[in-house]
Amino acid sequence: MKILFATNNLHKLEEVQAIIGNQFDIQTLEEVGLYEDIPETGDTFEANAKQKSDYLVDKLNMDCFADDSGLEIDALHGEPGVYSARYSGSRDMEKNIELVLQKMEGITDRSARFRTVISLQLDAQNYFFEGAIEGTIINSKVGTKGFGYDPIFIPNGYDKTFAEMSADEKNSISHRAIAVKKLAEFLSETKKS
Ligand code: ITT
Repeated sequence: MKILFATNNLHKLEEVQAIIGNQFDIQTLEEVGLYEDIPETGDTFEANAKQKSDYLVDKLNMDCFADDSGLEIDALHGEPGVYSARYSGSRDMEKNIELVLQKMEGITDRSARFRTVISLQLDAQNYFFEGAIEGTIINSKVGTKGFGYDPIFIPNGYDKTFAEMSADEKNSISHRAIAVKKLAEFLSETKKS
């Protein structure tokens, strides 16, 4: 089965492809010739994920799924949250991380989570799949792997950041892996019936 992943984020694409393996054939926006920003103006991950998948269905009339995700920090009342990609006003992750670390200076409650919501549009129906992983925000960046806020996030039960983990290790526990496995299970079941 072929299914389009509505993302311009190549790190997400790589992770989802690795998690899904050869169960499904993930089609990319490049493969369908769509080179444009997909609007996301909602104030929840769910609304944004749906907006992205709806946009693609309207545009291409193809079944697809979208991932909206981000980092929620308790002491910052859930920020950066849906603003994760542009927290400092731009997509520059150096600046976004710097702003988070600056806001977290002197704060002892370091608890946070990564959250992913996937919106699937299949046969004109909409389905959601969610994943979250709890952890803590450290004081400075550690590690060079992964992407986004990975260098400042240590998942609970581990002593290293996502950015110090191999792709396989991150993909075995991440918020995205939890959501994508639910999506894959649903697609397998739906395909059978
Ligand atoms: P698309 O909308 O095209 O999928 P995007 O990067 O704009 O790509 P989001 O709006 O969902 O995606 O923004 C999510 C941001 O949250 C992302 O740019 C990262 O900064 C951060 N993020 C999401 N998942 C992450 C992960 O697994 N590790 C680290 N940071 C992550």
